[in-house]
Amino acid sequence: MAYVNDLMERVVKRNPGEPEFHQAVHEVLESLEPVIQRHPDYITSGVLERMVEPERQIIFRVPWVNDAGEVVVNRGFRVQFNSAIGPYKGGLRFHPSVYIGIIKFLGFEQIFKNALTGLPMGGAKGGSDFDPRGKSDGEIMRFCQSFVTELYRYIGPDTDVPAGDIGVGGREIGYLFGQYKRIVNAFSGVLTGKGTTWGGSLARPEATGYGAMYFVEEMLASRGDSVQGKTITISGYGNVGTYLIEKANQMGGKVVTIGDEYGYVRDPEGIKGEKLDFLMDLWCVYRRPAQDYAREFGLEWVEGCSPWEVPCDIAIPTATQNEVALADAQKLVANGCLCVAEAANMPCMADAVNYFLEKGILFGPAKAVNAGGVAVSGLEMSQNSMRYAWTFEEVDSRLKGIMKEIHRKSSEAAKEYGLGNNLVAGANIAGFLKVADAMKAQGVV
Ligand code: 2IT
Repeated sequence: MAYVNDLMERVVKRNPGEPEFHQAVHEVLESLEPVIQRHPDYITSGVLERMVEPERQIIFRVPWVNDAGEVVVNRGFRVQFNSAIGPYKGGLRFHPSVYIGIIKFLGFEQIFKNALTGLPMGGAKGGSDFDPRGKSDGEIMRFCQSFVTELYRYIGPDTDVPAGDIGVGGREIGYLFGQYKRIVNAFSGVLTGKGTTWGGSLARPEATGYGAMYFVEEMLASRGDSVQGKTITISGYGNVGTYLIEKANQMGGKVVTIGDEYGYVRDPEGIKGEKLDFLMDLWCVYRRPAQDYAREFGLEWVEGCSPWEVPCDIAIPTATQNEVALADAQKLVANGCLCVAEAANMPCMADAVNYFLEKGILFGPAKAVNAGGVAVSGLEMSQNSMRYAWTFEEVDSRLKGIMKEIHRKSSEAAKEYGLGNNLVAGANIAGFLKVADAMKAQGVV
């Protein structure tokens, strides 16, 4: 479609050297072709042009002092992409690969993901090229304090509510929150993922992993199947992966791999019981490599390969962007994999996604599959506004309801536009329509 091609060309030209951002925008624009064909007013109102340009981008210096007494300078980012349906909302990523293109791709995806949850949250993302690996507690604290000393002026409980992502968990949220509270002299719901004694929601740590499994169960149910008895491969073992394993086990599934950037461990008996207890702390507490799991339980460590070569019924990438290439997708399909669900953000490369769709694999896109995390963040904001806290069961049952709804909305949108069971297009369309209609209603802003 000429309009879409032309807009995509302008996005590439205007945002040079940001391939991840181009990839994320391209996927959404492609999905929207049938929508704009049917409703040309999305072109004339300039909604698409506005949507691909962040409302605000903040880049700042983060100076701090390491344990050796040396001054270190990192770069901080916050991209406030879209506030049409609520305050900016999205995580912070601390990882050496972070640059503006990564934060823009994540912020762009967050717009649609947040809309899909049905909760009033706009889209944003932030972070730093700071590497938390090998840093002491004191170094992490001083970095977080410096980061928020600059960021605080741009965020707030009704403006922008950050949370965690890769490299940012409960400990980091604590240091960020403490410094923010000290600066503004107010106890507020400015961050989510807080500890439960200081405004956090029960079930927020579990939310992304549990939510992904609730979504997978919905996908399988659409074909009269279930997680019971299925063999599952995953790639990470952080916050998302560990709780995903816990829920998969409860559903009668068996998770047989975890991995990191260096390789993977295969555990044919399944990661369960005391092995899962060990794994829970491995990254989230000790920041130790995946190979330690293999060593601890006498399992094989496969260096330099990814778990996608292991036969499975369900593959769930839980690590990071572009971790599943076309060759991985071909191996998965050849080995009889029937369902792929993206629990990380944009883990499958575009040609891998197209391959899964061509082959009729049940494919769950990240914006839908991993929306449980931000959904419970939204519930944390609600509880903070009420100055009240729900029980674990209350939050978990709302999460389950939200994931079911996201599946229903995505598959209905796909059907409405004649796209069969294409949940990639369905999720993009359902998220887009909510945000686009709010933008149109609010005029050219
Ligand atoms: O990618 C994500 O949705 C997150 N990292 C969670 C964002 C949030 O605000 O809870």
